[in-house]
Amino acid sequence: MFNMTSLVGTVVDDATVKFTGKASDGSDVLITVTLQDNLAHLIGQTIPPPNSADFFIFNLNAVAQRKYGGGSGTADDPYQIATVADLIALGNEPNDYDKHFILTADIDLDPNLPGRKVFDKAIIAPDTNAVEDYFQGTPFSGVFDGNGHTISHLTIKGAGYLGLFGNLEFGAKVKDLGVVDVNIAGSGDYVGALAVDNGGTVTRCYSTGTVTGSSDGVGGLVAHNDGLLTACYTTGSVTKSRRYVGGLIGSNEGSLAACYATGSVVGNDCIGGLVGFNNGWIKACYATGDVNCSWWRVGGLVGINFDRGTLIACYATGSVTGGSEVGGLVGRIGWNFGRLDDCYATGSVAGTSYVGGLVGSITSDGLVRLRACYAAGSITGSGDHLGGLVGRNGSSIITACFWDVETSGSTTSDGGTGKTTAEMQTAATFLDAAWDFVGESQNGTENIWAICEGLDYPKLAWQFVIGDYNGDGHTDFMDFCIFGQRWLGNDSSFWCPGGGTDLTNDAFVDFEDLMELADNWLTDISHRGER
Ligand SMILES: [Ca+2]
Ligand SMILES: [Ca+2]
Ligand SMILES: [Ca+2]
Ligand SMILES: [Ca+2]
Repeated sequence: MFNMTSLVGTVVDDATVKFTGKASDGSDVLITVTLQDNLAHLIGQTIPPPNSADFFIFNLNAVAQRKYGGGSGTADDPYQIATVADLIALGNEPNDYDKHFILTADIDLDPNLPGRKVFDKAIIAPDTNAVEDYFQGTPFSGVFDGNGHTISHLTIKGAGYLGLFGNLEFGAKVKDLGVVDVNIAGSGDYVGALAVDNGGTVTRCYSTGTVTGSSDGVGGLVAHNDGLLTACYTTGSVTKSRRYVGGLIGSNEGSLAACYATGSVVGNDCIGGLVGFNNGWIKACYATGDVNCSWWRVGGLVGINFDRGTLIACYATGSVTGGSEVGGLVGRIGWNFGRLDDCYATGSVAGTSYVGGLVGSITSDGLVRLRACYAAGSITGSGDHLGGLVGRNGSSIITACFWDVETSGSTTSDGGTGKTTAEMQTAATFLDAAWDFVGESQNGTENIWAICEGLDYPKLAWQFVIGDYNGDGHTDFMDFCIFGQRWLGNDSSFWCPGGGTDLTNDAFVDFEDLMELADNWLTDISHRGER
């Protein structure tokens, strides 16, 4: 027997510690610990005294590997993911799926680089049974903090359920992560760059690259969402997919806020620039990509809006082409009991029948409310039910909505009021219909809309960093200095390109403008639409 406390340790260098001592039988005890990268190597032995009758020899040789790049997986000390090996190790350890992780470096998964590969399923929380529908396996329920880093060149060729994460369960959090230059192609259902199925919270994440599916449920960022996405975007394209296809999300039953998609989207049925199928809540989101649908139900923002589906303060600018039920914003509103408030579409819309600048078709089996919306894109169709605002209105209540009879080339619509381009660029047209603008309080104080009169249609105020006169993305003291220089003088409208400090469109800078500036003091929004 020897007492470990009788060992004497010596730090040899930064990576080596030696311990020596003597056991009660006179044996020498030697233990060496060396540290190298993520490994700790422990070597020990006992050496009996010469001519000893004791034959006991003790040998110790053990290697300890630090998990991932460090950390202990708690909120205060998350596991660090720094290398491809760390990321794959996480994928292979479902027991850690409820832990906290932080990305501490950019990771390049280019399959042409050593040690990488073309994956055939999701890296983290994959579906483990491709034969049975939907998800089998362990969902990720922990926290993955991208820490502003990127994971690039994720390449997956497989059946279905493909993405970086397979299943993000309720409670999971993914944030500040870019999944860039993806190349994901699935022959089955559900493909998305960041996640296949999100039931958790995804914040400030984005994707670029190409996502291709040949079947249902394909999204540039997430295939199916019933969680919450905030300030997420994709610039990638979604190609050659079948049904429920969206630039950002294939099918949405959760909530989206301040998200956008700029890539083109191609598919057959229920195709949208942002979301293919929407049975959720979408606020302050937009899409600018062109949307091309070979069959029906296609929109610049949403392919089909269904059941609880609601759009608030959203817009789309991409051109939309398809068969029937084609809309600048939404292709079909069907069996829908939600609402569309303060939305617009400006892209050109072309199809056969049920073609509308804002909405192609509203079926008669729901009850949806459209309020304070407009459309300005050109309308072309070879069939019937073509409308500047709505192609066919089966059931909705349409209030205070307008379309441009000149740019649309359409003097008819099943709902809404047609206006000339000049009228569509005049504030009074909308103020008289009770639209809530910046600079007035009679129509409300949410101040949803703003306009550069005579030059443009109304825009959503959230598209601007209000009061950011020097254009640096923040409204702060520098802007107040500029404001002070114009105080009680004439200035041009803030809402016009290259505009000045007049926020209330009266060409004069006074207390009303100061009130607006104060309301937006120190704003610094993470994204803006296109002015
Ligand atoms: Ca499955
Ligand atoms: Ca107002
Ligand atoms: Ca500024
Ligand atoms: Ca003013």
